[in-house]
Amino acid sequence: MVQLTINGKQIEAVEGMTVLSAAKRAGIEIPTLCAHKELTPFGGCRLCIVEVQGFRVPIASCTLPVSNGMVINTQSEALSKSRKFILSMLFSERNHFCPFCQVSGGDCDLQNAAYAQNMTHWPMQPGWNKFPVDSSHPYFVLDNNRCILCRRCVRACAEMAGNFTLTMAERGASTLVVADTNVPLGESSCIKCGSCVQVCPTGALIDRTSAYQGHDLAMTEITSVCAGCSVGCGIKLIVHDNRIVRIEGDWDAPVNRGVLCEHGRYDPMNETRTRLTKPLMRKDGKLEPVSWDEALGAVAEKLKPLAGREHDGLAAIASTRLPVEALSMFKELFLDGCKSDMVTSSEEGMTTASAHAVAEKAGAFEGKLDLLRTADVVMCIGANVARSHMVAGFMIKRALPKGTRLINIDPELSELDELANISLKPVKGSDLALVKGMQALIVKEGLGRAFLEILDADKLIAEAVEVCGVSLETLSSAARVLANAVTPVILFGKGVTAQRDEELIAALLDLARLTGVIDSERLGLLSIKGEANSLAAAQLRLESQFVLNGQKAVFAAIGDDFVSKRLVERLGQSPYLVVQAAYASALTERADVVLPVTLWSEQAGHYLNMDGRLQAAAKAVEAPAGIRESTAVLAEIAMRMNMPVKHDWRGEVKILD
Ligand SMILES: Nc1nc2c(c(=O)[nH]1)N[C@H]1C(S)=C(S)[C@@H](COP(=O)(O)OP(=O)(O)OC[C@H]3O[C@@H](n4cnc5c(=O)[nH]c(N)nc54)[C@H](O)[C@@H]3O)O[C@H]1N2
Ligand SMILES: Nc1nc2c(c(=O)[nH]1)N[C@H]1C(S)=C(S)[C@@H](COP(=O)(O)OP(=O)(O)OC[C@H]3O[C@@H](n4cnc5c(=O)[nH]c(N)nc54)[C@H](O)[C@@H]3O)O[C@H]1N2
Ligand code: SF4
Ligand code: SF4
Ligand code: SF4
Ligand SMILES: [Mo]
Repeated sequence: MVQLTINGKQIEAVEGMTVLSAAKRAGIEIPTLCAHKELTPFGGCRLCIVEVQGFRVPIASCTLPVSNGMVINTQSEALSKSRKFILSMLFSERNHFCPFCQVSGGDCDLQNAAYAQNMTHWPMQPGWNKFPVDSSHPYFVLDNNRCILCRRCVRACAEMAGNFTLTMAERGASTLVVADTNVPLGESSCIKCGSCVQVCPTGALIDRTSAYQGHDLAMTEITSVCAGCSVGCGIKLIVHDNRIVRIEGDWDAPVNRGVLCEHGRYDPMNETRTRLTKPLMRKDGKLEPVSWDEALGAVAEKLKPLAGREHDGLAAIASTRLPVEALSMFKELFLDGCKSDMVTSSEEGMTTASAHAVAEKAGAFEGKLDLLRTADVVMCIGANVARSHMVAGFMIKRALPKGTRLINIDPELSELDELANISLKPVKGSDLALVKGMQALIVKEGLGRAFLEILDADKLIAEAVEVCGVSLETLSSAARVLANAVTPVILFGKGVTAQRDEELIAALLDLARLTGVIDSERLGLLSIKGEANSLAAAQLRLESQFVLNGQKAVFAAIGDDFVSKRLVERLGQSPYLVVQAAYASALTERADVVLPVTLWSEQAGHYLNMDGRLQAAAKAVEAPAGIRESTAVLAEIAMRMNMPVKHDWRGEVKILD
C-alpha cells in the first residue's frame, strides 16, 4: 500500500495504480475525456491534469502511477484555466457545436466536460476544415469532424472486442479514425459489436437508431440481461415512450463489463417479424381471432383428458430462451402434473445432457467464464465461440496479442482457426480418441499434474492419430502446450455435447484434471451451452430428444424465438397443436390454437447463464394490449386443468459458485 495526499486528504492506494483511479476510489472526481475504466490509459487529452508537489508543470493523472508521500492537488485556478484552454483547443480543431447539439442528447462527455468548466461557447474560431464522414456502416456513422482523437474507439475495438479494426491514419491535426487499411467501415473487418460507439465521448461515432431521438435526461435507463445466448451479458435498455431506443453494455455487469456483441446490441432493434396480439383458434380450417377465455378454455378442455396417459397423451416443448419462471412452470405443469413422457426444451439437451449426466455422477465440475480473462492457454473443442457466444469469443481474441495461446479442435474451418496457434482437424465424432490420445501423450512425457491411470499409452496415441486423422506432431504440440500452461481453460461446445457421449465428457474431465485445468483452486472446464436458459432447462430435466410417437397433442411454448423449418415439420405432424408465441411464423400458421405472449423485454424474469450465474432481467416496456406473459398463460391453463402450479422456481435451479 502507498500513502498519498490528494486535495489535503490522506489516501491509501495500491502500488501500480494511477493517481486518477486512486482519486476516484477516494471519491475525488477528476475531469477526463480519453480515460475509460475498461480501457488502458492513453494520456492523450490531458484534461485530467493535476498539480504534483515538486513538479513545475501539471501532469496527466491517468498515466501517473501513485507513489508514497505524493502530494496532489486536483483543483485550482490555474488547473481550471488550463482545462478551459485544452477544451478550447479541442473545440477549435474540428467542428463542435456542443451547446446546440441534437445528436447525443446529454450523454456526450465532451459537452459535459465543457459545461463543467462553465464554458458556453468556443473562445477560438474553428478552422472549418472538412474531414471525412463514413456512413457505410449499417448501425452507426463515423463523423471525423466531431472527433477529438481520444482513441477510445481504437482501444475499445482492440481491448474489448479483440477485433483490431480501428486505427488512426495521417498525422497531427489531420489524424483520422479509419477502419483496417482505410476502407469504409461497412466493408471492413468490423464485427458490429458497437463497443466503439458506446465509448466515444463525442458525437463522432453516432448510433443510427438513437441519434436525434431526444435528450438522455428524458429517457429511462433499465438494467437487464441479454437473452441472446448463454453468456448472459448485462445490458442497459434506454427506453423512451414505451420504446427501446438503444441497448448499451452495462459497465458494472460482472459477466461482460460493458462489452456486447451485435446480437445483444442491435438484433432487438432490427426486429421485422409480425407481432401476434390476439389469441387465434382454428375454426373451419381457418385461424380466427378469439377471446382469451375461449382460447384457454379450448386448450384446457383438449389437454386435460390427455394428462397422465403414457403414450397417446400429450407432448410439450419449451424454448430455452424463456425465463426460468416460465420454464419451471412449464415443467411443473407438463412433466410433474400431466406426467407426459415427452416434455423437453427446444435444445433437446444437445448442449447440456451429456455434461449434466457426468456432473451428476462425478460432482459439479463446470468452471467460470471469468477464467478466460487470465488464461494463458485456451483450448476450444467443438465450440464456435467467435460466432456463437461472441462476448466469450472476445475474451479470447483480445488476450491473444498478449501471449495467450489458443488450441482449436474442430473438423470444420471456423473463425478461430485464423487466430489459433494450433488447429486440430479431427474426423467428425472422433473426439474421444483424440482426447484420450492427448492424455496418453501427457502421461507418457511425464507432464501430468495429477495422477491418471493410462494402461497402454502408445496404443492410445496411435489410435488417436489413425482414427482422428491428425498428425502425431500436431497432437503432441497441442498436448504439450496444454500441459505446460499455468492457467489453462478448456471450452467445449455443441460439437462435443451433441455427440451425447458421457464417456467423451468424462475423458475431457480427466484431461482437465491431468493438466491443471481443474484443481483444488480452479475450475477451468466450461461448456458454452446454447440459448439464455440452456442450463436452467437442463436442471429442470427438459433434456430429452423430441420424438412424437402417437401423442394426441403438442403444446409448444416458444416465446420470441425464430422458428426453423425443421421444427415446423416436426410439430406440424401433431393432430392438435397449441403454440404460445410472440411472433407469427410458419409454426403458428399450422397451429390449432395460438396464444400471443410477451418478448424478453416485456417481462421480468431470471436467466441462469452458462457458468451458473442467476441473473434478473427486467421488464423494460409494456407489451401491446391483449398480450400476456408466458407464466400467466401457463398458470391459467394449469388452473383450468385443475392442476394449479406452485410456482416455486427457486427450489428448482441451482446456482453454481
Ligand atoms: N439432431 C440434433 N437436434 C438438435 C440439435 C443438434 O445439434 N442435433 N441442436 C439442438 C439445439 S441446441 C437447438 S437450439 C435446436 C435448434 O433447433 P431449431 O429450433 O430447429 O432452431 P435453429 O436450427 O437454430 O433454427 C432457427 C431458425 O431461425 C432462423 N433465424 C435465426 N436468426 C434469424 C434472423 O435474425 N432472421 C431470420 N429471418 N431468421 C433467423 C434460422 O435461419 C433458422 O431457420 O435444435 C436442437 N436439436
Ligand atoms: N450467432 C448465433 N449465435 C448463437 C446461435 C445462433 O443461431 N446464432 N445459436 C445459439 C445456440 S441455440 C447454440 S446451441 C449455440 C451453439 O454454439 P456452439 O456450441 O459453438 O455450437 P455450433 O455453433 O454448432 O458450433 C459447434 C462447432 O463444433 C464443430 N463440430 C461439429 N462436429 C464436431 C465434432 O465431431 N467434433 C468437434 N470437435 N467439433 C465438431 C462445428 O464445426 C462447429 O464449429 O450457439 C448459440 N449462439
Ligand atoms: S463495432 Fe466493434 S468491431 Fe466494429 S469497429 Fe466498433 S469496436 Fe470494432
Ligand atoms: S471517434 Fe470518438 S472515440 Fe474515436 S477517437 Fe474520435 S472522439 Fe475518440
Ligand atoms: S454474447 Fe450473448 S449474451 Fe452477450 S450480448 Fe452477445 S448475444 Fe447477448
Ligand atoms: Mo441451441
